[in-house]
Amino acid sequence: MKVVFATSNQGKVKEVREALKEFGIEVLSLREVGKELPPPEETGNTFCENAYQKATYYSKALELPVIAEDSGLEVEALNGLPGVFSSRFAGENATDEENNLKLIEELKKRNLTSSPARYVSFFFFSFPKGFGLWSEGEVKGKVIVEPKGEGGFGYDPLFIPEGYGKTMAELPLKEKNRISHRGRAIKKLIELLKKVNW
Ligand code: ITT
Repeated sequence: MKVVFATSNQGKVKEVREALKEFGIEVLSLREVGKELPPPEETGNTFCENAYQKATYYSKALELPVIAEDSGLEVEALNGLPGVFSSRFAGENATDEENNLKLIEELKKRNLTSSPARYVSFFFFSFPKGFGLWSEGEVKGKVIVEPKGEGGFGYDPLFIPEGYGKTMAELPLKEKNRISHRGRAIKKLIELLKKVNW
């Protein structure tokens, strides 16, 4: 079984490929499909809208089953920001490092060294005929102002999952996948896939 995972984020590819491998699903990246397409718009105000936009755009254009995911970090002290702006918190095309620095700056501005936060992930699986499936997952925790760890991507060096004394970037990939927002959402998606004849 092969599906295209429509993302430009190599961190996501690594995690989703690892998680779906166990279920006999082979994940192809956009690069492996070999068709150059302009990226879709990401104009939604919710993770759901953005995942839907990305998945349906690519499955129609490629005429293949496509998974897309939209995710982000919601920080309580920032009223839920960066949220859907997570990948561009410090500006369009910002690096993970720049986004992390911006988050640290925003917390320090408020005289905070930490804040409750959660990661959210929303998957949409779109079939060329128009049929689709979705799932979501979250992981609660807190963000801190001292980055730790080299693993993962994005805000992982600043995020400590609930019940852990380490940041997400200090956990091995298998462990991150077991507890993460994305890992949880993928598990739900797999349960749905088992029930439909695609
Ligand atoms: P695609 O839209 O091409 O999939 P993207 O990185 O732009 O790639 P999103 O729009 O969904 O993806 O933004 C997700 C951002 O949220 C990501 O760039 C990180 O900043 C953050 N994020 C999401 N999941 C994360 C995780 O597991 N660890 C760290 N940061 C994460």
